[in-house]
Amino acid sequence: MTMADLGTEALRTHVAAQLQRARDRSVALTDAVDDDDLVRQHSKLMSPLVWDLAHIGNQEELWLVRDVGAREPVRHDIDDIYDAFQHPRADRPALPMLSPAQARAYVREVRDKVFDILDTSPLEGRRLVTDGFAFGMIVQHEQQHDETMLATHQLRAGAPVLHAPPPPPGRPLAAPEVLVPAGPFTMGTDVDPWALDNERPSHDVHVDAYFIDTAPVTNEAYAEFMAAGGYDDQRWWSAEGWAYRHKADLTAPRFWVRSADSGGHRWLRDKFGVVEPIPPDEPVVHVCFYEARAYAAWAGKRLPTEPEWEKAARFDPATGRSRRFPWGDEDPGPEHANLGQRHLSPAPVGAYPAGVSASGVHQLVGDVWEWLDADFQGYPGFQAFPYREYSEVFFGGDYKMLRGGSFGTDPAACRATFRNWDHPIRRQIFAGFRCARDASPAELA
Ligand code: AVJ
Ligand code: FE
Repeated sequence: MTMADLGTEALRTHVAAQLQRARDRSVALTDAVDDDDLVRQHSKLMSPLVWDLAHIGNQEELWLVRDVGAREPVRHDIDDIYDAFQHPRADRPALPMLSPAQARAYVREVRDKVFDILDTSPLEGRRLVTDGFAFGMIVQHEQQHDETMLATHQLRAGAPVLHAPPPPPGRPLAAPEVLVPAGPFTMGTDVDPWALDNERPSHDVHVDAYFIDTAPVTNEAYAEFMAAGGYDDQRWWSAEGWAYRHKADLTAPRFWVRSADSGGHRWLRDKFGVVEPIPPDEPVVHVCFYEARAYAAWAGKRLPTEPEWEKAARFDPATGRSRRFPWGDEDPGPEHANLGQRHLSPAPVGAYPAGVSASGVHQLVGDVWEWLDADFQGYPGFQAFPYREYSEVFFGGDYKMLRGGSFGTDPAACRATFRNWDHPIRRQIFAGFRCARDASPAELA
């Protein structure tokens, strides 16, 4: 059963539950700290948490109250403050932002109106509301900012305030990599009702035979690259990567810290304020694109292309169809993938056997966003919808693609067609990678 099969009343109930889940998460992330922490900038890379909160409400007001609901503005005077394009993150603390109490009252007032609008709005006819798209877009927007707020928490100094049970244990995998035979598959979607503009339209792509790792690169494997002098060997780095490695003095993933005992020879990690041993079999996280690329070169491999990643995740050779998720068309459950901030770290390799793709690839969805060797462009026939500033204005910019979602990505904002992007230098995001390689003629014979 997919959303498109729901009757109108069931769809309204589904939308209301998704809106509520997103709001519960936003409230938890902002209630976890005091007002001083909410207005402070924890890193130049991030907004104050209270900016994200009111921006979530403002985006909801613009699309659902004013456009879908055709209601009067709740606050006509604050649009500029919460327009991400007017103010870079670094400048946001200087804005006349709503206070924490005002921001909380604002998002509540907007949401009350939205529940009213949801009761009465038609969910067909106009494309913006068909299958509840505008509501789904706003749910995804809130969840995306919740993941951003989670990254702000990771950057925040001080005692830990977030808590979650550890991820499930890992298990041995049958093989380190799998061969995906040459052939076409269908990339992108026309039918997933809440898919965003950059996931559309669906189109057939031929992909040559390739090998792809069955799991993301682990902390243990990454530490071998470090121990082998990978950070000091220009051979593995692109020209831009090598320049950035020196400019930023990269020597290890972000949030790895040298232990005070053992003469600083051992690495620990700082995870949301808890300094702890680095689990060897968890996917490495908080590396930038350049580090991922350097590791892959050192390993004699490369990062996957975007069609390679999506084919490994979606293509079912038995039917020739592309699925919504690696395991099939069902929405993600806790048995499939480490999503939704149920845990505060990636899970060890092999922890989700039920989430394996038809090609035999594990943990494509959840755990860590995966850097790809791909720039951000629209698919053939791309049409911006409903606004150019979600995707189109970023096409052709200094961005690399990220796929699959992380432990901090909510299922509502994650699909095997979902496309994320960021600057190649970014490390505060929950990003890791896996490797791929060409299949040689001998391996295909
Ligand atoms: C798609 C995750 C890159 O966070 O910058 C949030 C999502 N767009 N508000 C971002 C987004 C507008 C976007 N990413
Ligand atoms: Fe936003």
